[in-house]
Amino acid sequence: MSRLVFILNGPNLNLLGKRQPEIYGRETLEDVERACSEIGTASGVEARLLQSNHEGQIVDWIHQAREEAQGIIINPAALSHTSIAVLDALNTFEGPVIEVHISQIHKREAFRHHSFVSHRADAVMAGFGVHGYALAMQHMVRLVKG
Ligand code: CA2
Repeated sequence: MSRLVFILNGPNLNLLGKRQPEIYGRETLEDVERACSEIGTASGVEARLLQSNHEGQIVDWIHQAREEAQGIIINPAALSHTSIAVLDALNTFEGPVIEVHISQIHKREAFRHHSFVSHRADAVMAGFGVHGYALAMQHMVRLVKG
């Protein structure tokens, strides 16, 4: 049976690979989507990457995932540190959730050390650069394939 994983990305991540390469690297979200799709395809798992700068859109996609997806990989970006709405939405999702941060948030400013999303996430990646998405996808494939 084919499986679907949503890879959700929060505010400003559309600039990935285009600004601040010293923190976030030179790869773009298109590169992330390609890498995750390649990992999933071999096992019949589709990766659908989405990005929005708007909290409500992220909440709506999580609701959509309840109907369509077996797993969620999410980099909530700054919403990690602020959004109880995103946490509440994730708490309604029954499948596995993996939180990804490109940077090692615990090495950065104190306000990045706490993530509301981590209260729900089954696994958390931080500091692996953009490769963290691919690592998360490898693990997610194992989870959704049962
Ligand atoms: O390390 C991460 O992945 C973050 O989720 C990225 C967020 C930040 O607020 C979190 O604390 C950690 C920021 C995303 C902004 O993305 C940009 C990418 C390239 C250039 C500028 C911003």
